[in-house]
Amino acid sequence: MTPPTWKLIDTTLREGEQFAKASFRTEDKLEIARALDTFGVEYVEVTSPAASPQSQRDATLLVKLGLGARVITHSRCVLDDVKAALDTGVRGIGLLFATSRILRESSHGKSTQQIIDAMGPPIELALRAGVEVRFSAEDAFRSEVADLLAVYRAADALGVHRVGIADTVGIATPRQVFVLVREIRHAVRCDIGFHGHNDTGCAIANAYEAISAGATHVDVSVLGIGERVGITPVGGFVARMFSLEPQAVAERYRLGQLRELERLVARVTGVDIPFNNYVTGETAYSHKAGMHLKAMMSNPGSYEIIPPEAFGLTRRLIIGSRLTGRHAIAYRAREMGITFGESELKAITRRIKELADAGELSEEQIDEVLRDWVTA
Ligand code: HCA
Ligand code: CU
Repeated sequence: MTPPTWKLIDTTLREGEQFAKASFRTEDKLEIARALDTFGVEYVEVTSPAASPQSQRDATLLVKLGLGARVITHSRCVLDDVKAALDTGVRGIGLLFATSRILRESSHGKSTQQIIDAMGPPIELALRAGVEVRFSAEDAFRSEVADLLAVYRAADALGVHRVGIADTVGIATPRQVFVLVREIRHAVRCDIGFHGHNDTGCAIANAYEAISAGATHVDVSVLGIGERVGITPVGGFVARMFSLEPQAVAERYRLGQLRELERLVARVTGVDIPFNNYVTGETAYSHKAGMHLKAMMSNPGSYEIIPPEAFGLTRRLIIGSRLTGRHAIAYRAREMGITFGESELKAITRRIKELADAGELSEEQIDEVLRDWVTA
């Protein structure tokens, strides 16, 4: 079995801390980090220790947990921040600089050449300390390709382990991501990470295209939390990849832990898990129309690309709606030990649809109709 070619950098404790509703206490961070580790992400990215005194203390505590996942942090590309990061004992540092004109002007005021000059010392300091170093271009998809290639080549020449491509504003289309990552793949020797925001709903597709074009690392967060509407959600991305390489994904991650992990982050941030969340949403495994029910009863693969059992979940067949069909009714009847002839079955189904026109029937109500039919 070939293992996946990509690795997950979970940034719930960094990008996720930038989510409007997140304000993690130390114990929340420790609990989330442990749950992420149990799930099996390869990296846990935490807020820069330079952000605040508590962030510094928390980063040190998170490192001391001794997780299987590598604890890394995120830092502005300046010496003092890199020093603060190294003091915590993290195993990696993600450095970044905005390269688009709009952010260069509104954020740090540097030209591309000034960025290249400024990134040398912090990168070298981190490399000398022996940690994994990533250099990322913020707002890559509103940057000139020539500027991006220049900074990535400079970072690669300095010896970084990875360059990062950030779709900071969620503007990239999947095809643009593929094309840019391909180009960067040819320009640098090091690994490539992708970080995509979800402002136009493309974050999962974009992360997938990045992998297809040769990216090796993908940033994700639990439930996708982050600035504004957030980034690639771990559950949705893992679902995307499971549909393509089920065995490898199932062997790499403890998929049965996903729901717990999401519940934990939902509880800590005080949000609900969306009803239509990838894989774990309340209706993700509900099947309703008669035609669907018929096929599902003969083969669950008919309308499911990911078996719920792979994530420790179960499906729900809704047979009490006006859209139900006789196959579904016959199936339930057989489960109850009752068999009906063809014409009788049609009549019962008609009866149930009539009743359901006034409101969906519960399983108990269906059972009652079936039992009454037999005894009538
Ligand atoms: C931000 C920074 C970042 C960094 C991404 C990265 C982004 O805007 O807060 O580490 O590559 O989206 O650009 O989250
Ligand atoms: Cu981001």
